[in-house]
Order: sequence, then structure tokens, then C-alpha cells
Amino acid sequence: MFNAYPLVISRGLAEDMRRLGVSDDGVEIMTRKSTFVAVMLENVPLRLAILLKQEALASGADFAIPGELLHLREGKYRGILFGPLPAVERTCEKMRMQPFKGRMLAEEVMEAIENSIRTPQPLRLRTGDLDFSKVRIMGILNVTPDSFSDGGRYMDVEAAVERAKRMVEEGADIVDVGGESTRPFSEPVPVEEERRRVIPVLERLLDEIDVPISVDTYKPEVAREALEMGAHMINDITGLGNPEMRKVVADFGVPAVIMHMKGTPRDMQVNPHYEDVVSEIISFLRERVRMAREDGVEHVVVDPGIGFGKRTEDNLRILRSLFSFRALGLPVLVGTSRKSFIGNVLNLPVEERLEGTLATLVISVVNGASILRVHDVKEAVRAVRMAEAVMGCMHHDGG
Ligand code: HH2
Repeated sequence: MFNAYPLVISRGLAEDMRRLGVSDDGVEIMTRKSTFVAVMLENVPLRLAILLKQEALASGADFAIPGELLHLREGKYRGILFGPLPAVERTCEKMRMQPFKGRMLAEEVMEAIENSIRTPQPLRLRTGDLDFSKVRIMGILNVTPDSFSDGGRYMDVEAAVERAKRMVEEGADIVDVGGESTRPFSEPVPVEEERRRVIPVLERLLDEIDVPISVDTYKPEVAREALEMGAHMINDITGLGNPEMRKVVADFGVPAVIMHMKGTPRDMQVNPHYEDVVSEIISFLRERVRMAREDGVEHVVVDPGIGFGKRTEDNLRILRSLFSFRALGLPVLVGTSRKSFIGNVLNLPVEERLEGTLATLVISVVNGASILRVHDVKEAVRAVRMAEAVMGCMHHDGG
């Protein structure tokens, strides 16, 4: 209801206090005090906003809202609740007792905070769990004639299988097979054609490689056939918007990626506009996750859909704010690999975007992504492992 998501959760000073020789009890209490939290809230009715402001101030936190508090009119407000973690918790404790959905607001704030600092649950795959003790790399296998960066290179089954094996050797944790290019302005491919491209490759991969295989499709017919053969997960760029697709995924009990897209590949890059891109995508994903759960899809990964109906500045803002997407409590997948916004920033063609891609991957790791979808597996694995090593104790749940 309030679409609560964190803007910031700082890491607290546990490390520094331990190094200083502060006692264990002291570290525990003061780590919480030194953790700064800011949570965005939306659709807050005026009376609840005023109550929240009062309770926040009385607890040593604050609630920032637009305009002058005394002159606000009836209506719904967006605002930022912020302060040291214990002060925000105290505010929520008091809000629980308040009317006008105060309890619901408090629960949403605390849930967003807890979800964001916790490592997401492992993905339940048919072959076992995929945990997120480290960031996972999903290697892209496009069996299409026209994908924007590698179209036509792996159309032949043998070439595709070789490519997949290579990606696994290089450290891919998942291979994502797709038979339809969804680059801007592309046209949909008929089911039969997509089947013809994907199914023979999938058959070989299931036999010959031993990492989970995801199928990048939004067509229920293709997904059903792939899952019958043994594919491990579905990557749906239309975010399981099709009830038939939700049914197929639920029937097989496999995980699915729910991605955000504005419009369709054919029209998504024609003047995309958002009031607030992060808020809109989180709200969209929340709703789609709810619909998926209602229809029996248990394991979900969320993806803001870099490049799908977004301007360069939108893509940059999403990466900068990626941590906010953890509010949903689910693994966050990001696909920046070689995309146009990198070309736009660096003024470089698609075959020159590796370094730009690696920079976005490192930022994604720092900002809490769980899965990265990439073409250049070897380079991505190196950059990500290095970023993780430096981050080490910086993880939000590591104190
Ligand atoms: N991006 C592309 C395709 N599928 N799936 C998810 N979950 N997230 C993404 O960001 C994503 C995706 C587009 O990239 P690519 O597969 O390289 O190109 P094309 O669509 O031209 O085949």
C-alpha cells in the first residue's frame, strides 16, 4: 500500500568499533545506533503523515515531506522517514498504535528494512538450491539471427553448445537461452520459429552442461515445452503478465524472473517517461510478484529491466538506486551487458562496451544485486569476485 523501499541503509560502525576495542555488548548496541536508515513511503494520507512526523521527531528520527507541513491540503503524500536505526524502529513501534493504517505503515517500513539487509533465500531449482552467498553470473546464449550484440553467431546448434560450454568453464552459474531478440524496435517471432531455434539447443544443453538452464521467453507454449524437457527456470521479460505463463511456471514449480518493461520492444524506446522511475518499477514488480504468488509461483527473481523502455538517465538512476529494489526481499537480477546506455555515456559502438559493462557490474555488486546477466562471462566473473573481495565486511548484513 505504501510501496516502502529503502533509499539508504548504512553499514554501521561494527568493524571500526571492534578495531577500537569496544566491548562485544557495546558493539552490538552502538552498531545499531550508528546505522543510518532512510525509507521512502508513498500514498501516505495527510493525517497519517502528520502523525508520522510527530512520532518521528519524538523518537529522534524525522519524516521529510514536500511543502510546508502547516499548509498541506488533504491528499496523499510521498515522504522519507529517516534517522538512526533504533529511532526509526521506535517510530514504527509508536505508529503501530495509531489509527489511519499506522500499523500497516509501520509493518511495511520494518519489512522493507529487514528484507533489504537480509541475503535473499536460495533459489529452489530442480537440481538443488542456488544460494546467494556470492553474486551469481548468468551467461547469455542468444540463438537468434538479430540480437543486438551477438546476433547470428550461435544460430547453429553446435556453435551454441560450444558457446554454452565455454561460458560454464569461465564460471557462469546459469545459462540463459533465448530465441527472440527483444532489442528496441524488434518484431516478435512466431512461436514455431522460436521453438525451432531454442528446443534443439536446449536438448543438447540439458544433456551436456551441468549448470541450471534458464529459458528467456514470454511465450507460454515455448516455456511449457522447455520445462517438460527439464529446463530449470523461466526468464520472462514481460514479467509474468500473461496468466497462461504464470500457470505454466506454477505447474512446474520452477523459479521465474519477473522483469519490468514499459511498452513492448517495438515501441518501448519511443519517448519513455516516468514520474519517478525507481518508485514506478518497484511498485510494478511488487504487484507482479503478488499476482505470481497468488497463482502459485513460489520462487521469483526481480529485474528492473535495464534498457526496456528507459532513457539513459533512467538506466543510470536505476543502477545508482539498485539497493532500493531489495525491499521486495527477492534476488535482484540486472542485465546491463553491452547495452545502449553504455554506448551513449561512452560514445562507443556495441563491440567496445566491455569496460563500461564491467563498471556497471561492479556498481551492481556494491548496490546489492544477486544475479548479473552478461555476454562476457570470464571478464564479468573476475570483476565481480574482485568487487566482492573488496566489499568483504561492507555487506549490510555483515555489520
Ligand atoms: N535483456 C535482454 C534480454 N533478456 N532478460 C532479463 N531478465 N533482463 C534483461 O536485462 C534482459 C533479458 C536484452 O539483451 P540481449 O539478450 O543481449 O539482446 P537481444 O534481446 O537483442 O537478444
